[in-house]
Amino acid sequence: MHTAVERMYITTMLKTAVLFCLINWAVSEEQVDPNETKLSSCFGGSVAMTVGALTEKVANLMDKLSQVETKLQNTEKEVTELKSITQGTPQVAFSAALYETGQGNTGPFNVDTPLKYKKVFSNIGNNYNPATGIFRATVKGMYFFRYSMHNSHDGNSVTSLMKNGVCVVSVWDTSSSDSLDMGSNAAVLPLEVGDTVYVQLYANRKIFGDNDYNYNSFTGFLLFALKM
Ligand SMILES: [Ca+2]
Repeated sequence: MHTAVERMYITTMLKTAVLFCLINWAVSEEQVDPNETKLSSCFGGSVAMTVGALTEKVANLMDKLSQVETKLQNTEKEVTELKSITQGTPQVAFSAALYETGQGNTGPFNVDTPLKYKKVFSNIGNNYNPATGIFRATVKGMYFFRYSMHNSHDGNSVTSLMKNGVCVVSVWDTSSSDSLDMGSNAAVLPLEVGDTVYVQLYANRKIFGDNDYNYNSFTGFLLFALKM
């Protein structure tokens, strides 16, 4: 398909050629056979060759234009794909275990206390702070969190996954009839930038762990970002 600009270009060239024919005919009017001269001037010789050459040039230009258009479409597609890999999908993921060294009980404390999972396995985006145990979202989105708890052999254990200081899900176990049990819980949560998530050990409760088997762990990652 010719574009409007291309059609205008071809029309102008044809008009120029016709005008050239008319001038040529007017100049050679005194010749013996004017009709034969007109035909010869208009449809044969250099004028016809010029029109043919221009038509061929336009066709070549159109072909090149089509090639450029195809390349542009491919480039736009690649840019979209690259955006989806980098800017389109922020990367947030972490996983940590409670003990970096040694073993034993954590707790009891007089007040509800965030657990500090200090052995960091991964922390892409640095949204998790092992010094406080608190995950603070830097990307608005849907997140998955999961934690596990190991019961102490000499006390009850009660923990909760907390969002902005409010209980979401919990794990509870006693050591009265059987100890050293484990439990876990998980949640998918929508987070705004600045929202916090952590695991809380309740006052006067304790949990048991070590740095070899890492029974107590806290994991979270961004499922997908949400529009700001
Ligand atoms: Ca138990």
